[in-house]
Amino acid sequence: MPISRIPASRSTLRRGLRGLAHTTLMAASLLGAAHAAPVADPAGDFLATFAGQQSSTDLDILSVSADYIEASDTFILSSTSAGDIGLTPKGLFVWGVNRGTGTAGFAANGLPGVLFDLVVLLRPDGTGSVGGTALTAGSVTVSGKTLTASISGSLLPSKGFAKQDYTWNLWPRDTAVAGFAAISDFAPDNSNIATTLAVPEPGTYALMAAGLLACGLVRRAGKRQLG
Ligand SMILES: [Ca+2]
Ligand SMILES: [Ca+2]
Repeated sequence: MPISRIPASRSTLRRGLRGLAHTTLMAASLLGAAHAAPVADPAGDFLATFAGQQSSTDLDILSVSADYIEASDTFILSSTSAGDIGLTPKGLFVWGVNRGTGTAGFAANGLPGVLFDLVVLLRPDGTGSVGGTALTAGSVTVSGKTLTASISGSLLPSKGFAKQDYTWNLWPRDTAVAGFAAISDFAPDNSNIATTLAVPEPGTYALMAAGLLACGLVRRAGKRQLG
């Protein structure tokens, strides 16, 4: 019997619809929003104190951006490096965030402009954590020289600032090295970048409507099976 003529079971249909609903909503939140231009950081600006390999070009950041999608309470953190992510086996990408009570944790190192009250840890293997809580699978995407994380705002509760007013800095570490000497770069050098409030474009609403419709069908299919 050709595979196209095998009737799909209800659970298969429900799984398919659930996948479609999830994918559509993710696509709407990631693609359908207007993003700010990333903030550039110089190439080849390893700190003089960095004791890791000079060939670890994945730890040399070239640009950073932080977007906030209000509708789904999600932050999208993205960075581009000079080399492919993963080149440094023990590389760790640390995003410091100032949610309202940020302090200059690197003032003693001559960096009074880098303010943070919490850090987000991202690894080249696609794992990550915030304040000891592991990010769910699929939250971190590695694509060549680009590292992107989608983080629920619930993991980053306010300390006084509105979420779209949080500010950020990214500093990679080579964890094979101890202490401040592990840090290769700060992006930006001695300040934080602002969050961009991602505004959905008109086409996004149609995509989101399709996603919500699929969610409704999943629920209906579930109810029918129970009844
Ligand atoms: Ca750099
Ligand atoms: Ca820099």
